[in-house]
Amino acid sequence: MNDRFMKISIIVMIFSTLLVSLTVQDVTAESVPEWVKNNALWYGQGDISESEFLNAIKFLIDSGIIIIEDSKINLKVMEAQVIIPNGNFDVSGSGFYKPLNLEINKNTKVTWVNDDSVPHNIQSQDELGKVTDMFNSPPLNTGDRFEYTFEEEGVYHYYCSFHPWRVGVVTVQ
Ligand SMILES: [Cu+2]
Repeated sequence: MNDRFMKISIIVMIFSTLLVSLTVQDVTAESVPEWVKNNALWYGQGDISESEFLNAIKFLIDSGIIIIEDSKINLKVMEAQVIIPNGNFDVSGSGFYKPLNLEINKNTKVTWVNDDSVPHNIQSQDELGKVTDMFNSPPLNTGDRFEYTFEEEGVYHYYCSFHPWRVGVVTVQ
């Protein structure tokens, strides 16, 4: 996603939120001109172009109806963790990855944390167990972390090449 598109998405999001809250509370609705509301409706229906819609938003910003504080516009980054628990190395133990199948939404950053007493690594695999180069960590010592952000839906398999009986799954919706 490029920067410009991201900015437009944020503005559209802010604007829709504003409109919804105006509709619900009807507190300061009179400060938003009728033509701006119509523009939003028409944009939603595909009757006007993106630049016409953005001009309406620009008007709201210029006239101080929408106040944007840079520091408050942060895209929410979703995060999740997989713990490599103590005893994970033991083939006869129950030290499965926690969780064994991590379920996340797209654009979630996953961090694997090695809580075991020995090094492990994370190697992505295809459905047949062949190592792929999608996400591959170096050896992780105790306490080390490895991050990867999943951007596409799918079911992703991985394992540890030192302890190949340890396999895990990340399911991205
Ligand atoms: Cu391992």
